[in-house]
Amino acid sequence: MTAIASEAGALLMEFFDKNIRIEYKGDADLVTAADRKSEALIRERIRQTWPGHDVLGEEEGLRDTGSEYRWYVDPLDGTTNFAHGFPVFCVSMGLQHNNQMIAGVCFDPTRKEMFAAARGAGATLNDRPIHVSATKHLKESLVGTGFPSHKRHKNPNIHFYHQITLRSHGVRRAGSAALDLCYVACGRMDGFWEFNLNPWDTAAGVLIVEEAGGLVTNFSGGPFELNSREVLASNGVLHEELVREFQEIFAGRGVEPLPDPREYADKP
Ligand code: 2AM
Ligand code: CA
Repeated sequence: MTAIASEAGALLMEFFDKNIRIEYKGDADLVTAADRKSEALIRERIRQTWPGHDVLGEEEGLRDTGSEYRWYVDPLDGTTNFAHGFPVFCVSMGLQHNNQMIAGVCFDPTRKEMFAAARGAGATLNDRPIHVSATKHLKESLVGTGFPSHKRHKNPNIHFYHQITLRSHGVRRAGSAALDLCYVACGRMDGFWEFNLNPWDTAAGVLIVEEAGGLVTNFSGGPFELNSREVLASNGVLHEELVREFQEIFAGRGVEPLPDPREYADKP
């Protein structure tokens, strides 16, 4: 899996280092030739070595032959970043056996960072074991979130962004959910949440967080499902506090109103 991710990452960099052509799949949902070439390469490599395996990929959809094995492939997570020349993106691949994730890799070709995990065997960054942070409290934490690039997907995340920003050292929104999860796994961030992700965004990263000692749930603290509309990942220690904070925000309790820009503008 790491060999395939490396090869796909190298292909992405060939496009990234040139001036790539931007196409529009939807309003702000950029899809590039690189996405498609990367997915075709990954599918071809999987087929060569494991011809019977099924694959769900962001660009080409699901090949379902009823195999016990299913791959979840995001050939370029962080497409908007990629298309704008902002160097935060990765190749993400998760492998499932009988509905259980057994292996995952995310490769960031700009930093040459390969995150990997196998169930029960821990998680690594460039072959060195990684572990989630030991940060105890939200007020000492750095956390991450993301916003969908597709304008159709309305969600209330700006309120969560505002509220958690006031309660933590800060909230980053780097633009690649798979990489965000890996950053929780290696302790660069203490937590991460997002609304409405797809299975190919989370399949690998969730296993990498869990194998690095972290916890991944829905926003209520219940089991995370690949088809879930919610993902909340943390170092485990912070989890209860985050879930409590989310419950308060959903209930509208203790929510600091978003300051009105007109008030600011009116002040001399
Ligand atoms: P992508 O780059 O593969 O599209 C942004 O924090 C994350 O949300 C990225 O991982 C991005 O994946 C994903 N994303 C972008 N647009 C989305 C949409 N309309 N619905 C769900 N996820 C989306
Ligand atoms: Ca993605």
